[in-house]
Amino acid sequence: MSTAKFGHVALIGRPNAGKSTLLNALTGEHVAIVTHKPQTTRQRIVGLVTEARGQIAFVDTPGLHRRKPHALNRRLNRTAGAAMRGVDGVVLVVDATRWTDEDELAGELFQNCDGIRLLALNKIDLLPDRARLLELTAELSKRLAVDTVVYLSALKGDGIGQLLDELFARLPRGEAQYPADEFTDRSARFLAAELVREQLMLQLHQEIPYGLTVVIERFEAEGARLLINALILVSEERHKGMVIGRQGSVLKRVGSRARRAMAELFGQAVHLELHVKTRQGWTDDERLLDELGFSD
Ligand SMILES: Nc1nc2c(ncn2[C@@H]2O[C@H](COP(=O)(O)OP(=O)(O)OP(=O)(O)O)[C@@H](O)[C@H]2O)c(=O)[nH]1
Ligand SMILES: [Mg+2]
Repeated sequence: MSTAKFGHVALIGRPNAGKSTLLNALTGEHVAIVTHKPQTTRQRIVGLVTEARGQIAFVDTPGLHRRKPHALNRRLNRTAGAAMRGVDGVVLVVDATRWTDEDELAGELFQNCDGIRLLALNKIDLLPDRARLLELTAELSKRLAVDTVVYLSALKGDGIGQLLDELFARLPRGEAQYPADEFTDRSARFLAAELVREQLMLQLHQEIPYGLTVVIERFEAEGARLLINALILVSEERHKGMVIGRQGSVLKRVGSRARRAMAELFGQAVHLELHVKTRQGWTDDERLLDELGFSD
């Protein structure tokens, strides 16, 4: 009988804790988008780690948050909650520099999860004070029923090996459920849309990025290159000009950076075209959210 392990492991935590950075460090690919802004991740995404000792399907989730003015916000929390059900383990990702109200919310959900409970104290590169870290560890391991703790800098890749060791040691035996050469369960179209959204979130200010979504209208191979057309939907007419920028400068920058990221991820040359349209109020319209692919 094979001794290989398999399991689904959810990454949960408040917005900005570093879950998606961790998913990318684990898979070695730019599979999830990362920005300094909270609520970057909107949908569940699986990142795969396949080794001789087994396979782990890590499930990245939207950050758990307390503000809920729109249907989209509520759906983010629901998506994160749903991703936690039926998994073999949960990693609570905590920004070790700051414990907030939203960490408290994530901690409550974590405590109620079945399976392996791993506490990951992240961003330790920003916290040289070991005493503070040990204090936090002692307090949280007592309060949340934690099986094990790891210290990470997801940004620098520190502690990744240890996190994998702790999980592989505790996961049940099982056959890999995904092909060994794949790194995600998401389609190339989804990844392409996300890479455009990542650049929009990085280039735009304040509230505009939260009212944006990206739909891929064309995704075709032409010889050795990919032809991709992406439609950017904004929720208010006045945001359209800001997305385009003076003489198209913002859109040009977004396009060239997203195109580069796509070429690297897909290992292929990419021709990318971007268009912008207004779809009033899409963030608060349950039917439109379904249509745009926001499922739990
Ligand atoms: N210094 C430092 N920064 C980090 C580390 N991990 C993540 N970050 C930064 O923290 C910010 C948020 O990272 P994300 O990975 O997008 O966080 P997230 O938890 O996925 O956030 P949401 O998708 O909004 O829930 C980014 O600016 C990252 O570069 C780390 O270990 N050290
Ligand atoms: Mg994220």
